[in-house]
Amino acid sequence: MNIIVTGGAGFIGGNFVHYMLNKYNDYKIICLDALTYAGNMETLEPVINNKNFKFIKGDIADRNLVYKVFEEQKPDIIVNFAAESHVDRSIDAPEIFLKTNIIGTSVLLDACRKYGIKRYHQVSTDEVYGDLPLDRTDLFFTEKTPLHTSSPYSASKASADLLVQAYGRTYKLPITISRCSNNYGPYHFPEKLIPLVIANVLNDRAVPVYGKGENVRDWLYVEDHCRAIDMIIHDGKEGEVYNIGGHNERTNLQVVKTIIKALGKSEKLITYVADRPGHDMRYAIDPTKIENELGWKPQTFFDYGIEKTIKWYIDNKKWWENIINGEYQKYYEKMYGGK
Ligand code: NAD
Ligand code: TDX
Repeated sequence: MNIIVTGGAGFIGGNFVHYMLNKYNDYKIICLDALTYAGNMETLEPVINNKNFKFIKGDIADRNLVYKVFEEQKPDIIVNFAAESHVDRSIDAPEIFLKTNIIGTSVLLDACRKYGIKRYHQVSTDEVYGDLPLDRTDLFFTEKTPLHTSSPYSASKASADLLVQAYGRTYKLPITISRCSNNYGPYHFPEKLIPLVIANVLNDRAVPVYGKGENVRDWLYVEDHCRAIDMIIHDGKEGEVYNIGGHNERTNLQVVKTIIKALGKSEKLITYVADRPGHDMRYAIDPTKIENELGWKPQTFFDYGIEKTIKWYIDNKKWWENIINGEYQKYYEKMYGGK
């Protein structure tokens, strides 16, 4: 089986590459990644010499390159993780989100039509459903919840989902889509809440909390997400959407305080900063469909997952220090300097 994993040098894609190579010794995993600021070859270092792994640097929106990769690699399955993924960056500069997340997806879909594949899987997000009110803890996103986006990022991901479904219906392309809640774990880029807080606390730097810190996210350990995608590409029904989440809801403030406590530091590090414009209040997934149809269940609950994650960041300082000491410093100054 030949599987093209786009965005495999990023956080979830990288974990997925490791997971698949570990689990299947007769699958070839081809990573296609443009190595944007979020892509990191150090994430792929543990597998780079694996005989079943191949890395190709390239942009999913580059039609000639994508067609060439399909012609040469003859993939059976495509799993598309490649995306611009940070909401704050999408608010600052939306255009690249449209190019990568929408045009890039359309190029991959065209390549699938042209060369034929067994499955195209789109890695989407719960953010396509918008948000839920904080005072209605009885409400959850199901696969039938209408798309209702808030940020340029989520709008671009929802657009991509619609294109994927259109290609499924019109061209009978064998597609599946998964919509996952917030992931955390190893190799998470330090612009995102959990790794940013761990890095700042370890360096005794202020921890920026947007607004009052009462927004709720439904945290999923990244390996649970990888296992769900593995199940969907093998046993998921063509044309279907699967929500992935593990009922691990926490307010941002709870998450921040958990990390500070685990690292034995003071809550005085918490600094309330200006809120994110259009900030989604609560995400919460109903995973009943994937549990019933595919037997998936999360295996790592938040209290244990966050401990493992903190330990990973302590043990792998070089990985994230290389990031925060580079270009990222300019990003941090731009986004947080005036707050
Ligand atoms: P990430 O930003 O860590 O990684 C994205 C990867 O895609 C990087 O390696 C980057 O170099 C690559 N990339 C970007 N533009 C590209 C292009 N034009 N061509 C080829 N490669 C390109 O993202 P992530 O957090 O790992 O998210 C992966 C996917 O999962 C995204 O589609 C995201 O929308 C989705 N998702 C993420 C989360 C989360 O909590 N992180 C939750 C649900 C869904
Ligand atoms: O410095 C910060 N302070 C803060 O309070 C940052 C970076 C974030 N936050 C808040 C905003 C959110 O309520 O923490 C929460 C989590 O923020 P992010 O880590 O930026 O994630 P989120 O916006 O929830 O989106 C993530 O989950 C869904 C991923 O980045 C998306 O790619 C995915 O689709």
